[in-house]
Amino acid sequence: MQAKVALIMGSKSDWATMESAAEIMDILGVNYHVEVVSAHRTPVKLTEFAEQAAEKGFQVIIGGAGGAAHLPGMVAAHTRLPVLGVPVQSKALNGMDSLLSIAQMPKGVAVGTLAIGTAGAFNAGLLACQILANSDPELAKKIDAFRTQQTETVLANPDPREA
Ligand code: RP5
Repeated sequence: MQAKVALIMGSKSDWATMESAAEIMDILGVNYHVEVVSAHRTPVKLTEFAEQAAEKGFQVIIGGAGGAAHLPGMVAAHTRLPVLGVPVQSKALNGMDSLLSIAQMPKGVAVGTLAIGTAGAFNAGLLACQILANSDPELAKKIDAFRTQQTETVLANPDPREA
């Protein structure tokens, strides 16, 4: 089945972070396509990937990048699909550079920016599923169940001293 989510990142080194997006999509049973697409090392590939993404059947693109984190913005410039940007924690500046590069999009081209690191990657996967759930009642039920279970786990374990 054609994947509806494209999970792309600037480097193989981003996978340790971006696999958190894959984790929640696996939990929710959503197919995704994973590929390294670098804005600065493979710029032509990035342009072609973004231009062809909608016609290939993708509905959401998740883009993760650390250094030179213009990847999600460049992808968004070439597609009308929603692009969710994940700032990967860079070594030099702890991901603040990635966050600002991804969040500070000039008016007219939108990138939805998540938190730095694995929490942001996980939430990007979750948000992609939530977007798809608007037209997928079965997926909507799975997300509701995930949220209910999360709430019940917290309520059942209120003592912070216990694991
Ligand atoms: C960016 O630079 C990637 O997104 C990665 O976060 C960072 C470092 O890349 P590598 O030098 O590890 O390939 O392109």
